[in-house]
Amino acid sequence: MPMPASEIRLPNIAGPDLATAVEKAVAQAPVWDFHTHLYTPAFGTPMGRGVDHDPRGLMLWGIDELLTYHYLIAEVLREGAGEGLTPQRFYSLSKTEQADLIWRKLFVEATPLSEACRGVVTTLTRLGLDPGETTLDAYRKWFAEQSPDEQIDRVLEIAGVEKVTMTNDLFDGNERERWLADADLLRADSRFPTVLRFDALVTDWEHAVPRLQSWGYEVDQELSPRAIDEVRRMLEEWIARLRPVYCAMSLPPTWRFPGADEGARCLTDAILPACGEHGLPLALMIGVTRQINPEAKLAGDTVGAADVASVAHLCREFPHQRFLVTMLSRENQHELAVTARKFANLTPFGCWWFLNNPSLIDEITRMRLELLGPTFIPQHSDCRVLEQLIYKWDHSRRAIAAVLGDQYAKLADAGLPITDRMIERDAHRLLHGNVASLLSR
Ligand code: HDL
Ligand code: ZN
Repeated sequence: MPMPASEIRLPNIAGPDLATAVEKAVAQAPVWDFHTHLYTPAFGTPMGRGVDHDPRGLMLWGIDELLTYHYLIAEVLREGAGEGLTPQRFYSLSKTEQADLIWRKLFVEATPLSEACRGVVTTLTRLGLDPGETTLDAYRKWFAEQSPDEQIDRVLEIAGVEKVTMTNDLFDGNERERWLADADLLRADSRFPTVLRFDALVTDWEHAVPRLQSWGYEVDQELSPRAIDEVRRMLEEWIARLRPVYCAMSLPPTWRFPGADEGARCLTDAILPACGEHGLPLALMIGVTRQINPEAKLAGDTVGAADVASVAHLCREFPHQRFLVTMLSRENQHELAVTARKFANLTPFGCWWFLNNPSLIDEITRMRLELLGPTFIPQHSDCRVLEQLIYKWDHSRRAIAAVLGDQYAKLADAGLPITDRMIERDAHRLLHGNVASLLSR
């Protein structure tokens, strides 16, 4: 009786057959992208034509948005510094002029060696375009012939992404207006689950107060019991409006728990009870120092080593709350993975922002796999522009496959036959299953 194909045992060696099988399985596994800043056309798009053109639209796509990604702005400010390029001068240019300058300085006059530059090359190639153009004319022509809905379908297909989890920021006035106008429309595309984001409640209570008051919530700087009730009321209203799959906030390296300030009390007395009542996981993105260089605007944030003991304390004090945590500093990664061994309600996720480079994805994923087995979320894309899904997942899949393949090879060397079914199961779990099960409990 021949063995079913799925049970065919690969040779018990770390040979090319095994690596090839892993690369194939990881390349083909569908992705649930846990954290992005992407939107559907319902949120408006600056690339729209005629009545669909919305200059304040939130859905970013196309070559000019790809090139004016804040990662590339940081890089062109370095490349152009010798010719007197300053942030002020750069931001005085139109979006089209900014993109032309970035293309010329980083892709034509220099070799696009950085990860963010190589990403644009990967994206253009996977879209069937020649990445070697000297001007943006041909790209602009091609993108102008696409529609946002067709482009979403095309990009999700090429990238192998099934779910694109959004970031819906309570304190973003543009987005807030759109939710108040037509929440049903903004929730309509099930491929784009919602996330309720509210950094300022914990990181900047002082400035959150007047905003909340202007929205009709009776809060105060002292965060009185009445104010706590009002924050709860607001969270209830926005959870009902967005129907989020989780709640999220980013935190600075200085964040500590427990804490005595209003932000700490807002977390323990309003946010966590609301998450608990609705069974919502809470995602914490820790270690960002905002605006170290304010002139650079969105490109002006940086990284700082944060306090993992605070994460441990939170997990211990709220054992029934699921916490998904990513930390921005390379130095925090080992301690975070060890802390996740101590608290099953803690799941590390992604190689965030300045860590989203193949060399660091390799290092961090290898460490997590050795310490946690398949019980973590190896990557999220953090995309801001639709087509970035193509390169961020192409590059991450390759890095993750290399790590996974090595681990299987060691297992095979240890005497365990590796099967296709194992590989496919694990690839699906790491790229989709762990997210789905954590968000559906
Ligand atoms: O706070 C966040 O969600 C960060 O990801 C920021 O949006 C940051 O600007 C970013 O896009 N990083 O990739
Ligand atoms: Zn982000």
